[in-house]
Amino acid sequence: MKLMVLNGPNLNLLGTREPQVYGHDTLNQIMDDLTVEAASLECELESYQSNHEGDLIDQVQRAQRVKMSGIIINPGGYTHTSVALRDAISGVDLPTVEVHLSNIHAREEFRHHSYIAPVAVGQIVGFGAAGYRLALHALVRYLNEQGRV
Ligand code: CA2
Repeated sequence: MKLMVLNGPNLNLLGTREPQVYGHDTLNQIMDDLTVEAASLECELESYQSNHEGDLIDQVQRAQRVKMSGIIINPGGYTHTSVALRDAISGVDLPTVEVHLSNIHAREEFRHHSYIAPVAVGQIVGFGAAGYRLALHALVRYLNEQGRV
C-alpha cells in the first residue's frame, strides 16, 4: 500500500529554529524515520513538502490519480486558513489523518480551528515528531478495518 505524506509551509525549517515548540529533528530526519517505520508495515511512502497552497492541492489530487491508499498531512499554517486544501481533501476518496507537532488547541486562539479536521479521519496533535508515527499506525489500522487495502 502506498501513502502520501504532505507537509505544508515552513515545515522545511524544522530543526533550525523554535526547537522548544517544534523539536530538534529536521523534516528529512522525521520523514526518513517514518519511511523505515512504514516499511515494517509493508507500506511505501511518498513525502512532499511545499510552501505553496496550490502545490499541496496538486499533490492531494495526484495521490488519488495514482491510486494511493491514504494521506497523512501536516498542513502547517494552511490548517487555519485553507478552504481550498480542505476542498481538495474532501474531493478525493482518500482517508486522511491530520498531524501537528504542537498541541494547536493549547496555543493561540487562531490555531484552535482547523479547516481540515472535519474532512479528516482524525487529528493527532502535541506529540512532536512521534505524531507522524502515530498517524501512520492509525491510518494503516483504519484502512485495514475499512477493507481498503
Ligand atoms: O504544530 C504544527 O505542526 C503546526 O502545523 C506547525 C505550523 C503552525 O502554523 C500550525 O499552527 C501548527 C507552523 C510550522 C512552522 O514550522 C517552523 C519550524 C521551525 C521554525 C519555524 C517554523
